[in-house]
Amino acid sequence: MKQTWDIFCSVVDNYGDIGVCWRLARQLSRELDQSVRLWVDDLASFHRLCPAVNEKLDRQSIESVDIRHWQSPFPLIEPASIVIEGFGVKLPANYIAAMATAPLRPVWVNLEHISAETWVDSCHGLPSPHPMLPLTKYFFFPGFTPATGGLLIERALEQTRDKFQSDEHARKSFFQTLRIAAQSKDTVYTSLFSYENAALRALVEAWSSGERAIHCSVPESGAVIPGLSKVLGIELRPGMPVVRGRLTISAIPFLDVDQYDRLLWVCDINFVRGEDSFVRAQLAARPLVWQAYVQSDAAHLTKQAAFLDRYVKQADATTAQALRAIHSAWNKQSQDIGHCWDALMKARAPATAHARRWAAEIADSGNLVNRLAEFCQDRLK
Ligand code: TRH
Repeated sequence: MKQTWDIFCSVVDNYGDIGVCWRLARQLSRELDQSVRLWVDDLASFHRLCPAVNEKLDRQSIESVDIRHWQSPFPLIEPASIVIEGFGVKLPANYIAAMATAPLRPVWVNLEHISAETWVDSCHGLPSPHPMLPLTKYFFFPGFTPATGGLLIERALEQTRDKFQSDEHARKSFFQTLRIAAQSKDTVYTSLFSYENAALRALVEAWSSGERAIHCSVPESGAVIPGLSKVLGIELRPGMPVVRGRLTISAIPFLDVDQYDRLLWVCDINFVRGEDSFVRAQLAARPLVWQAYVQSDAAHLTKQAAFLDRYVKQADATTAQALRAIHSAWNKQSQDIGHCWDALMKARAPATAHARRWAAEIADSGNLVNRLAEFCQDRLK
């Protein structure tokens, strides 16, 4: 059934918040024909992953999503029938008051961060009654099991990805659009999107002195390029690849979300981070090395271990060990990363087959947009 949706997104730092909210908004609109308003407080960040966004407009429509610049004071408006707050963002007080007095109370959902930890199963969908107002907020957790909200996976994703990955011409012309020259045939292609990481120098050394030729594409995104430039002793810039031994590094512009997907599809191994690129890399059906968003109490290491427990469960022992080791070294920022890289290279073929199986498994286990729409529809009755 067609419903109206208000999605609230505050860009705290980085790109994950808007990446997820934009993906959710357009999938609701495209695939379920829902009427979606997306409130975003930082249009400049949004513009980077969706260049069609005009930073100067308070209101615009892109892919049938009504995009609003979320500013203070917030206008007095009629709330949508379904209200999504991205990652616990605080909704405007006058909007909450309007929800409480609406003739049909909206369904209010907090879309949470992803985690593979087991507690998520029992917390997904829990209600939290408002202490003063006649409103209930529900917690909706993305995740990897049928008891969670599932993952954001576009309907045509697998088909589009498989077609692209099996099309040598598409692969070549994608690299050409990024101004990346053809590399030797046996080159291992990687992409790198991470936070600051003290293991970067050791990784670059392993790549430069390894047996295989490595090409690494690095989108311009804050921490990575300055860190790499320091390690390389030269300023990395798009269009000016840097060669060190067996390694060629190409800085590339920050891509829009769909092009970034293609980068993940075209590379043999992807280094990703945070939340959304982490899920997209799994869906790329290629091995990934994930750097979890660093948290002060080392909660990110627990998150990373919980993911690995699920991710490598069906892998053979050597591949599982190689994947665990490189994730542990990268997240602990250990100088051991070089050995871990070599071990992963030895297990490259099974790790790639495993990544493909995993992508199919998570695609089968549930689509977040459908689950969210059903969840909200049930509570509107
Ligand atoms: O940018 P991130 O570090 O975001 C993080 C996480 O969401 C984290 O959970 C949150 O707490 C923190 O921000 C505040 O990493 P993430 O989640 O991978 O988001 C990056 C987004 O940017 C993702 O949607 C993919 C997109 N992207 C592009 O569109 N083009 C690019 O070239 C690149 C590198 C990324």
